[in-house]
Amino acid sequence: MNEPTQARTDRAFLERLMEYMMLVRKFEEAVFSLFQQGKLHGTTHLCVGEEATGVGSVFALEPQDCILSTHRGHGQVLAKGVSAKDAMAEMLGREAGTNRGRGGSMHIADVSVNAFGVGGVIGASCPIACGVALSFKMRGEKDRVAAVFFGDGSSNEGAVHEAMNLAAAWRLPVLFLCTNNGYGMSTPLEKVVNDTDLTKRGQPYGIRSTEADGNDVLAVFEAVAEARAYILKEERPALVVEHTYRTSGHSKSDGNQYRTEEEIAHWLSVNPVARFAKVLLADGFSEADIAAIDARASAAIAEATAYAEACPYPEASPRDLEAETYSD
Ligand SMILES: Cc1ncc(C[n+]2csc(CCOP(=O)(O)OP(=O)(O)O)c2C)c(N)n1
Ligand SMILES: [Mg+2]
Repeated sequence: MNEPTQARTDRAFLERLMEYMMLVRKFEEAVFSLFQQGKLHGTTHLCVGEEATGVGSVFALEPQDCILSTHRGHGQVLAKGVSAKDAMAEMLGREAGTNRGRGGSMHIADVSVNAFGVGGVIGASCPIACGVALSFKMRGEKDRVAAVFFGDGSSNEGAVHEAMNLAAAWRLPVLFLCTNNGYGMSTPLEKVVNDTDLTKRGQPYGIRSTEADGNDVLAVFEAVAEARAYILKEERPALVVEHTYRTSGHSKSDGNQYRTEEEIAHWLSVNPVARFAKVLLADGFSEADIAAIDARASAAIAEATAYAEACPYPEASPRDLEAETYSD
């Protein structure tokens, strides 16, 4: 991992950050297109506009750290190292997918890179993160944290508060990462909470709580790296609230009746990919450098999509199920 202070000057690191944000953006665009073509079924929650939260947060972690993701988790798991090919095959329900095609968008998991799963039950990953962190503590694994993502809407779930209380009381290495995009489905945060300062969600439990501009990938990276270091040093959990906006709808069936065109236009103008491109240009990258990163990300997603579409579906014969049954 890069030290926060070095990250801003490490050209290879900056390039990798940009490539992953572009990869996530293009993965989401490909998923949207597959839905429109009728090739993808069910539902999905895209993170367009929020790329800096997943990528910036995960880049501040170490490979041995585990992540537990939200229903809007494609960016989080891709940043952790789940291959775009495996993730796309899972999206398309293919045997080659991360979950052998049985899980889809809201279950993508790959324990080989410590991506412990996207979850559709909001807030429910927080108590699971406590269990993961407890296992680290019991095994004496002092260089690992369990990072759990949840949204502003989910911050009202009892499970989130129960987990924060337990993590604080048992001094568990849990990194609570709140993606505050201002909405839970179509409901603005200010309509359902008395105080929109979500850092206060951690404070009653004695959890150190900080915040970051979630559309600034380096600010996210620095806040999360700092929180991770605090967790390992103090042996206490921490919360980071990342403020962002999803320019995509809540899910692929969102009619978008609850936001104004002006609001969306504003956030499109500060979207994290374009914003980081400006930072790189000011930092000595050329337009051609950025175009080359973009082309690499596009090629990777085109390849992942073609690969996934060519993969076979699972065979769900009774015999197959029998072979899967545990004998003990
Ligand atoms: C326990 C539970 N209650 C309700 C839902 C339905 N639901 C799915 S997403 C969502 C909104 C979540 O909002 P937020 O936590 O802010 O995440 P965002 O969608 O904005 O990323 C709700 C209520 C659910 N999946 N699980
Ligand atoms: Mg939200």
